[in-house]
Amino acid sequence: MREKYVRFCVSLPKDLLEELDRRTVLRGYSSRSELVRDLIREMLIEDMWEREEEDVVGVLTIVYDHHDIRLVSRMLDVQHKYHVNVLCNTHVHLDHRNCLETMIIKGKASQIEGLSTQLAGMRGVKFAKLVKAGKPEK
Ligand code: NI
Repeated sequence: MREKYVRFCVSLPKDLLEELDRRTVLRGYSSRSELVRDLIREMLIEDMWEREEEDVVGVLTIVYDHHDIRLVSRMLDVQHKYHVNVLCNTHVHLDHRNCLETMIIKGKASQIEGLSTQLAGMRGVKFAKLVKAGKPEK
């Protein structure tokens, strides 16, 4: 069933509205309303991560040097420790030395952040970024 939409009025400084419109075009949104809806959903997901009441989903991207066998072994140990949370793992050989991995992780925000922090902090991990996601409530 199609959701009911409600129009409301927002007052913004002219410069801020121009920035909103610029981003609406740059990010390929069909309208400023669609951009504002996504911004609100992003805020709701951020709040879900703060509340810790329900499961959320995160995508962790890491780049590391696979020549460091101890690092690879330590990373696997940590992932196995959190096996309930790691839903899937994609590995790409970026070049002779570097590997890129993405992990889709589900669970309580603190578990996801704990796993991400452990992996990101390992010596030899050159890049790590966690994208916070979740099922939007609205
Ligand atoms: Ni590789």
